[in-house]
Amino acid sequence: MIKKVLVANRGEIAVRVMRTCRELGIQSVAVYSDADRNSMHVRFADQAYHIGPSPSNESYLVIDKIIKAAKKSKADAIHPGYGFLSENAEFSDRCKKEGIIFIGPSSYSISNMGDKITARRTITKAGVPVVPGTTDPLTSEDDALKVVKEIGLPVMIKASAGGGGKGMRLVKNNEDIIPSMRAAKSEAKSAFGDDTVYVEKYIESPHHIEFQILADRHGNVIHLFERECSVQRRHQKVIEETPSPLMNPKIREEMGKHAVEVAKAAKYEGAGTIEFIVDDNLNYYFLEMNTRLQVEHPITERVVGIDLVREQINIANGLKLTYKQDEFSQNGHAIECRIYAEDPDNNFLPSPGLIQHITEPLGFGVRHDGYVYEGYEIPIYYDPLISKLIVWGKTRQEAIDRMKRALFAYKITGVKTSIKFLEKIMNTPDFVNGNYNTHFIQNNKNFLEAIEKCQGDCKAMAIIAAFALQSSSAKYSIGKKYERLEIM
Ligand code: MV4
Repeated sequence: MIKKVLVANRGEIAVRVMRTCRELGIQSVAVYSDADRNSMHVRFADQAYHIGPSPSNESYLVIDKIIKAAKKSKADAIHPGYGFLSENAEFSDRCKKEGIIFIGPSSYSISNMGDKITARRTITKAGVPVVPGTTDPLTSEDDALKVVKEIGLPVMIKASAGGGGKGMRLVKNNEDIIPSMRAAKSEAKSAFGDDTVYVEKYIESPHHIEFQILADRHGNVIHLFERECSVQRRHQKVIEETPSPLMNPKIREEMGKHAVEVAKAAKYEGAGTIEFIVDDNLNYYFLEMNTRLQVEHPITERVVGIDLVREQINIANGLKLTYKQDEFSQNGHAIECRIYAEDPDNNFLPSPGLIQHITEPLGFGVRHDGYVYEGYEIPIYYDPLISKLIVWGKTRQEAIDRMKRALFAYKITGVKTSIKFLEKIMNTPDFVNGNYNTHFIQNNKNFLEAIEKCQGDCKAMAIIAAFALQSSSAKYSIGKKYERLEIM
């Protein structure tokens, strides 16, 4: 049984994994770069090892350094979190060779699902619908013209090694086929060192809906329903919720079964996510499988009532899943907002820097997964995610009201954040009505970019209020915005 876990990650997810380790009586080991000497994950861990300079390709991405720290600390397992080495087949394999348990799938499953053409073949064989298109790479420019003619415009040319939007081109006109293929190939070559591309029919205005699965190494697989992730900008998710406002029980059951089949076809072990795109007529297609714990996993935890990291550790210990599919149901509604250190008024430019003050939202139905504290400096080197705000409500409307309350109570000074942008989304009719797809932010630009009426004096008052908050116990008196000045 696992007694000590090295967490090969940083930020909120490292802290989140360590919380479960402590509950299970498992020791945790942090690794950290120069920029992370004062990071919360180092303080949370039982031990911490320095692994090098700040850039992640000299620290968190260096397999040898992580393995060395695991050996030195006598950790018997490694949790990779998300990002960094979490979907690196070589890393999973290396852990195995070194006799360290990788808390995640085998290198076979990672490579099988990481290569989109291979995944499309595997998934098609399992009888799961994939986006219409090719299961062979494009062999030449003539081949591209022929294939696109068969599928019909519009199409997407995608890199087989891609994912998350890289090496992808939308083609609407015949004269764009060859230039788009060249562009996709050269982007794929420089991003992944592999310029293999293939073609899919373009699905207009899709929803992005993903299913959480758990699979043990004895062939038992369950799904934990869906997450609606269509609110995104530039392939970066902004808000996730479950259940999806688009779904109905019949489609949910069908897609859930398909998600389980995908995991079985991939010989999957651990927690994983099956992504689908769904059109307005509820036609759904497999898009890709993410072979890791996802950023947005807490909304599933909240609505289904289980700790996914605990399940990951049990599975890595070789235990059998004791759950039966029909034990699970979706209880109420959960929404997650990703809080980024970025400036919504300046094209979402990253805004790293010193946290001068933070008041975290608390109270019934609120979960806040973060890692920053007053006096902490958010480094420039990594993803600018500050925290994830997760709320639960009996109904979707209750969850929205609670999210508004929590965003209102959330105060950070020192860095720019996406909080007010998220508040605008919570007040946007298309979101409130559950009437949105992946074009939501684009379609509601006017609404979301509107500058608040409150400027000038109001802005000055807000700055004064922030100072007052910072320097007095008044930071715990969260009154109506700006009016608290009258009582001070
Ligand atoms: C698509 C698509 C429409 N048709 N494929 C974007 C990221 C990558 N994982 C796949 N993506 C898409 N693939 C076909 N055949 C539309 C998208 C897409 C998208 C998908 C999920 C979530 C957000 C998105 C935003 C824009 C485009």
